[in-house]
Amino acid sequence: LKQKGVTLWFTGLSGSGKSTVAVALEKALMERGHLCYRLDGDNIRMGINKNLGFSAEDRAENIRRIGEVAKLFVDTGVIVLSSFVSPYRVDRDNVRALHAESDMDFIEVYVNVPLDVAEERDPKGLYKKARAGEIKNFTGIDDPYEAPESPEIVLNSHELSLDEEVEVLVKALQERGVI
Ligand code: GGZ
Repeated sequence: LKQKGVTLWFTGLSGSGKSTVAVALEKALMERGHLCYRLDGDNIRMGINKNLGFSAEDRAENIRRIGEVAKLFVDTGVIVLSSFVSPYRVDRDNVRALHAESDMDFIEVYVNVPLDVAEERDPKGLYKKARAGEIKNFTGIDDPYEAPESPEIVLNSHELSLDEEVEVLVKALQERGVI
């Protein structure tokens, strides 16, 4: 492999663009011959975590299991792109610590957009439902989002193009000697 294993941990509101940038980064890395794996709601919440909901406890368990899965991939040398709201600082810090214990690289990427931008995008109509009270405990509406205090990378995704975001991330991986 022409890379080191690493976890890129994308955190941010629903609709912030976490998955979009992860997909674009995966494409860019694959074109350079790197092996990546994306973890997101589609393969995790539909699979190993399908018994979990959105209470604080379930979110913590969601993130804990994802952290363990990410670690397994990193152990094989894969670049893991993990996109979850992961609203609680302590849960993200636990994943960070899990990687640190094994001397594994962990890069926290805060995909930062103002709530009104995410709510305006509302690609799945979930904010609308949350505002109407049809979904409870929706992050940003009636559930907290704890922004990272010292993320390795902040992407102000409403001010950058997708290409610019990918460029920032590729550079960061190069600077860290991951690729
Ligand atoms: C936040 C919710 C909720 C609630 C369903 N709060 O835009 P999406 O749809 O695709 O991203 C959101 C996703 C959040 O799942 P995660 O596994 O990333 O959450 S966490 O890290 O907090 O465990 C959203 C949808 O699921 N969704 N209900 N109440 N997002």
